[in-house]
Amino acid sequence: MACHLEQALALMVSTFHKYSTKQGDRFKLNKAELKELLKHMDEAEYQKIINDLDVNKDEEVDFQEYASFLACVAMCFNDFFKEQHQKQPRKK
Ligand SMILES: [Ca+2]
Repeated sequence: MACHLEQALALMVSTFHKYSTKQGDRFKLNKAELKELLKHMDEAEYQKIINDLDVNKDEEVDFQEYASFLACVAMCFNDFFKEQHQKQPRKK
C-alpha cells in the first residue's frame, strides 16, 4: 500500500488529468474544464483563481501552473495549522 504522500500526489495528478482530458488539449485545463474542477466556488472566487493560475496568460492551465497553485495552497494550509497549533495551550 502506498504511503500517504504517494496517495496525495497520485490524487493531485489524476485529478488534473480527469478534467484536462475532457476537451481540447488533453494536457491543459481550459476555462470550462477548470470551472468544472472548481465547481463549488462562486464566480468571483473562480475568476480570481483562474487569473492567478494562468501565469502565462494563454487562457489555459498547464500542469506546471496547476502544481504551483497546489504548492501555494499547501503552504497556506501549513501556515494555518501552525497558527492553530501555536494558539493551543502547551501540554505539560
Ligand atoms: Ca496557462
